[in-house]
Amino acid sequence: MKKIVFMDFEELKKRNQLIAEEIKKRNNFVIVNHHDADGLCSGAIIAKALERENKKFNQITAKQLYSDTIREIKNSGENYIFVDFGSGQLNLLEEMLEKNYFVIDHHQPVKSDYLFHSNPFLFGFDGGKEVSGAGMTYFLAKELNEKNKDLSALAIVGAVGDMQDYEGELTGLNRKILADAEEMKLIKKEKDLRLYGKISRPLTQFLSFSSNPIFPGLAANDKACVDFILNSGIELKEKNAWKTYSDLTKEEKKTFTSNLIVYSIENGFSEWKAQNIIGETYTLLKENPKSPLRDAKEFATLLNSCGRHGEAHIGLKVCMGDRINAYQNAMELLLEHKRQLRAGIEWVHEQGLTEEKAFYFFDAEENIKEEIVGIIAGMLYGSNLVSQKKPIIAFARQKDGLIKVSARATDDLIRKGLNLGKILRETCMELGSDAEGGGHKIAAGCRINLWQQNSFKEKLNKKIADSIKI
Ligand SMILES: [Mn+2]
Repeated sequence: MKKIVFMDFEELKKRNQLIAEEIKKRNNFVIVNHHDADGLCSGAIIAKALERENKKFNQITAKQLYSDTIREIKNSGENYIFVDFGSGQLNLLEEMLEKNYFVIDHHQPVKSDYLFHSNPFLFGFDGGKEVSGAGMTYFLAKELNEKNKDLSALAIVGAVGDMQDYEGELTGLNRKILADAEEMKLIKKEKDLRLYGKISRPLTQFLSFSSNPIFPGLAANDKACVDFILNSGIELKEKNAWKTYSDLTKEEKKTFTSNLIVYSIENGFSEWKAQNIIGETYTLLKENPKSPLRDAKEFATLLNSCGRHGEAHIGLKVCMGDRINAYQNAMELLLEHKRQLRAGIEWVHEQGLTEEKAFYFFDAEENIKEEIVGIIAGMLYGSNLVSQKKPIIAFARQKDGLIKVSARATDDLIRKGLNLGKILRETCMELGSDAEGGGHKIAAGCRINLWQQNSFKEKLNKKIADSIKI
């Protein structure tokens, strides 16, 4: 079994060598990356790698790679490198860009034998959970120059940004990258609480603001949180400053964590959901201990705050090493991002979801930005609003009037055979015209016209019900 995996990795390596050789021969590149955390990490990794090869390049960040996006970027350079998307659009790229493009991606690919295309699915690996766009870009960067091993930490941030650690730890090819990052003394892995804000949130807010999961009774209830903390024998302050989880002693962390698990089970969590708040965490050893960049998950959220709010260049600068101006700007965007996520979650709680035959559904219209509606849909699995038994489909309105569709599922559903990326792509093809989309089994997106929404939902209900046998 192990041998087969090794062979496949050798094939992936060969593909990357071929691409690396070709990149070395060419110049004047346009890097096109996706706007989420993984996309920005991918963009930064290839930018650093091209810099090291003394290549000239421009960088473009896009929300999605639709046909009109490709039309817009056409003629902006000589050679294109698409990272963290493109595998689903190879036919379009071929049509519009001929042979001067490279695709480094981990989304489900369409059928194609294009050689300047690196994707884990082509070599027997699961791009949904064992390697991210940043990871794939990292493997290519390593073929360009062994020095690029120092970019391994960014590849870990990308993987965590795409929630590839959702089963408790990174697996598969991500493990190879992790080994590089540990060897370079860039990252330390340890078993710990996996809640957001260990460094950046005072303990009370750490519990009351937690949205993944939401703790019933503690959420938005500072008094209950204070009681919980004091009952765990932990002081709220140290020398007048609010303590964060990262300030606690080893013993205090242990008590806090086990009390939280007990509390969760007593308040309705399944054993699985309660245990899932512990898992492997990834500390970036070169970052300031007080900075959110110190933790891979918080680093990824900071990047999402930039990319998803139209300030990708700031996130890219942070990835490239800026810890002064861009970092300050990113910290401000982070506050705004968190505020919008909280408001979005609250909005869904107030409005409620509808339960359809095969999925949960909400239409945020203009109340939630299309850029973050998918994140919010995913976070709802941490609440008691939905069960794990059906996927979540969310609509939001794009600026151009089209509907942005975001779909999220659980690992259980994937095991039952659900593949959201494939289902969305097929549904869009059936709808024709402007509908385009795809993605991962567990998270996917597309866009449709207003007038298509009923037939879209109908088709989706049928396809999902068929695949998970409802
Ligand atoms: Mn990705």
